[in-house]
Amino acid sequence: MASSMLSLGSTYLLPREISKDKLKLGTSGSNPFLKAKSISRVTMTVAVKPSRFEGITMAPPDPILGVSEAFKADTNEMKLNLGVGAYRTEELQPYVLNVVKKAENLMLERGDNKEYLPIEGLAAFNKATAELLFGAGHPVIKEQRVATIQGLSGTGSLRLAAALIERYFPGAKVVISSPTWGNHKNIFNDAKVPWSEYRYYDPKTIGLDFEGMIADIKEAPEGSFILLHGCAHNPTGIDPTPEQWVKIADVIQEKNHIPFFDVAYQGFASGSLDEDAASVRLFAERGMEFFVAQSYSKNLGLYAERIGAINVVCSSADAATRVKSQLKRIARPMYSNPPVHGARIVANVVGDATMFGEWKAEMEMMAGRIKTVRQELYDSLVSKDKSGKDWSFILKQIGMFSFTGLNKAQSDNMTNKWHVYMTKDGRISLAGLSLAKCEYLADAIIDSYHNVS
Ligand code: PLA
Repeated sequence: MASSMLSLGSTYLLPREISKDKLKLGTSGSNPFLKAKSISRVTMTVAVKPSRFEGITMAPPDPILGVSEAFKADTNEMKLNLGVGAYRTEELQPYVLNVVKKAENLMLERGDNKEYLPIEGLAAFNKATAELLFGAGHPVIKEQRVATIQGLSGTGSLRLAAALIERYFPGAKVVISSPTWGNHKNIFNDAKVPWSEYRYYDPKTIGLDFEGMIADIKEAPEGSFILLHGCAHNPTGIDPTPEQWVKIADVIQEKNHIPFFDVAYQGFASGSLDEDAASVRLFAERGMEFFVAQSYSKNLGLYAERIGAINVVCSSADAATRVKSQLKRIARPMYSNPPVHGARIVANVVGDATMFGEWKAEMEMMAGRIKTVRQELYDSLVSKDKSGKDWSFILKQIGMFSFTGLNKAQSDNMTNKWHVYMTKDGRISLAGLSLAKCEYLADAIIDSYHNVS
């Protein structure tokens, strides 16, 4: 009984971890129950021993995912979670796409097995994902110039690319937009890839600082990696125009830089998969070599399935084969091979004309709902705020976020006074907003903007 393993709550100690002296404490006679009691006291003595992890300090909560934790702990009934970019229905419930349920039912009926995938992932997924990005029949695909491997969603795919950069481009810098998605910096820091920033957001115009962006990309050391958001820039919701994209491609080419696209919202920004891939395709048409990380978290609502890919467009099929072999070599010791479920969903949906059509319709519906609440929020702000402030920037932004321009103190007020949970950079996820809550949110924004500095 108690002699093989001692338990105190969820703490288990093996007998050899308890010293003989301590075992003697309080032991009386041979009554096994008394022994057990004293042993549990011994366990407590052992539990207060200084930890080997004393030097590990408490990590701060994640600036985005930590917001959801704080939201859960709030008991106020008006609370609103506009932190993480996750799509909600008008009833503010999570949404599983009907086409995903359909694909899952098919997979269950077919009795697909759970064997390991190859290191590079599911072949049908890798084919489908590259075709969605570049368009089926694109020369980069026909000429087998893309090295595609399945990754652990957008984040894991970015991390694989970062590891490849660290290994094969030592000292090269990744230049990222200011601001950017918070996790980009963590990814490159952890991969030991140096990074710097290019200007992107102009707080005066609440728009793109295009001149600054071009100047900083020009300034970056030749051969830098330029991280670009393919569509629906996070957190600003401000994208370059098609004409500006051409100029960005020009300067990147001039400086021999390597573009690195993060495409986390294909189809989710405009409602069209092709339109949202226009920036990436522009670079592909120019015959450039570049990286593209993809995610199916938002456009197929597969957040927890961790499904995405890293694509490296190369100038020859031979280079692509070698790059792919090295991406596999990086993946193998990290996580061996990727999970199959999400990959099968994507491959089934894209591979079946009916389901593909259904997906596009649901994607349009989701993108449409976000556009509707964006308009409603703007209308509420304009009708309630008598100060004459121009709120039209909200309508100019695209994608699931609005960058409100609220500073940290104002964002804190949104949360502390109004129970509106958002990131401290002033970003709100419109995908977590309902029409019914727009007026309340407008009141919160107006109060925070005018009464907190
Ligand atoms: N790239 C960008 C630009 C993103 O916004 C996100 C997700 C990702 C990559 C990675 O997503 P994935 O790993 O799930 O594919 N950004 C979210 C969630 C939606 C997050 O922070 O993890 C956000 O709220 O910003």
